[in-house]
Amino acid sequence: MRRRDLLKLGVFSLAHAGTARISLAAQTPSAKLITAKPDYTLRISPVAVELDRSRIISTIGYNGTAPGPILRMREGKPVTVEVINETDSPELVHWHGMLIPPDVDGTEEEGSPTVPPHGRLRFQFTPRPAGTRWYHSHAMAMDDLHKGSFTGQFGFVYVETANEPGSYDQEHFLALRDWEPFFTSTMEDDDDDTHHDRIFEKPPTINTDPNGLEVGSMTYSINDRMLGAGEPIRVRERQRLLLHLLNASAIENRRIALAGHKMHVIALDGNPVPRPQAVDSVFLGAGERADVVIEMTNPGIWILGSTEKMVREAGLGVVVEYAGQHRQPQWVDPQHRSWDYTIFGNPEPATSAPVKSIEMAFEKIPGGSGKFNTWLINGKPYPHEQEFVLERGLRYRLTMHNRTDDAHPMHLHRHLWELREINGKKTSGIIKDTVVVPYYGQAVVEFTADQPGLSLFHCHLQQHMDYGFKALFRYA
Ligand SMILES: [Cu+2]
Repeated sequence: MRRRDLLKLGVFSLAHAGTARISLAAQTPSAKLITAKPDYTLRISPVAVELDRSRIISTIGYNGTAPGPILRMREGKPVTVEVINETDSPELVHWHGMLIPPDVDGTEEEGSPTVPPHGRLRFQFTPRPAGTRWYHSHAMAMDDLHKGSFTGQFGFVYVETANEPGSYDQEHFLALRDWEPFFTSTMEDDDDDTHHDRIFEKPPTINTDPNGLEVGSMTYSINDRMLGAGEPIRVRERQRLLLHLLNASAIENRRIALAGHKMHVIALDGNPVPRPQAVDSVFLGAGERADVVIEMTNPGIWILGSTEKMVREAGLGVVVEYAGQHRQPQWVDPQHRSWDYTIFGNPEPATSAPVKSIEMAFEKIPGGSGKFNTWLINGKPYPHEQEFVLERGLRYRLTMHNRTDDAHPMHLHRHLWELREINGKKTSGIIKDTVVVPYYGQAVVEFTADQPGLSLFHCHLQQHMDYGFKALFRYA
């Protein structure tokens, strides 16, 4: 272990005494340092993922699988997680959507310690709030497509509360994934185009330089199986399915539907929505979650999968099979391909509390042939200096101006925000941690500065984040 890491740990254990603790064992486990059994152990090591019988992927996962185990935690009940890193690279485990201190949040930018190669670290935190959260590697990948969120290091964490949502007959955790990433200069995204009656954020000048490298994928899956390769979800007529959907892609936003059925959206990013609604398809930016309930009222054998034919046929789907049915799984394109967060919110904006404004403009510098694009926030790639300083206890209104031709899933660590506007359409009461800002579009969110310490803000597309698209919020 490096001396720098030791110093950092010392500092943090003082700063956050009583709220979160990290302890560290040397490369060989020491019985003296590890006194009690952790509640959870995550072992980071190489895994083979059998997407189907003829396609086995080598990657890095948790506890011998990818996705990792579903971790169930109790809201407000402190937990100890031991992370054992059996790889040759330093690693970070980020707890996405949790309100926890920066030293256990799992990002280097916030000062969380990295888990050294062939070392282990123990993290203590109090999981909150309740809902569908997830954990994943927050390591940088840069030009290495075998690192960070390109690997199989992701999994669900479900934080339970006393008030669990409604009644259901079956519960499934489904993570949408892509595999075998490669560099390409063209990018086809199933981006939402429904907010584009007009362009909201025209850049002052369009940079027409050739685009740099983006990342595409060869194969796709839901959890660890390609469409048709795993067991179907077996249902009976009149059952209610509760699905926890997660877009665990490193690089792409996704739309998903269950042929022949509507999805009743009850929560976004794990947080109950003010007005649950039934929709034909659900759009998920990278990092986003949706909890949906589906009434099984249309007997048959159906595909739950990507609305993009090419992606679905390359694996992103799972078969849903009613008892007693025998035929080929069917796909039907959903009738409506719209996605509008605001239908799940309160129509009348809440009476506004006094807020301070933060404006952010996103831009892209095309990298040109064979090079990488650079992403700017207010004219600069990461790191910024002291631009985004919060005063504890104040409410902030963050307006994101997306002056690029991509939809970006923007994520703020350690805080939840309330969505207030998408391309001029107002809403309130939708609580999220990630929001997709439409291309050449705008999103407005509000949040209360009540989580002292550094907080990372970034695009959840790994490559965008690595090449500049991130910033730190700090407290005054
Ligand atoms: Cu992005």
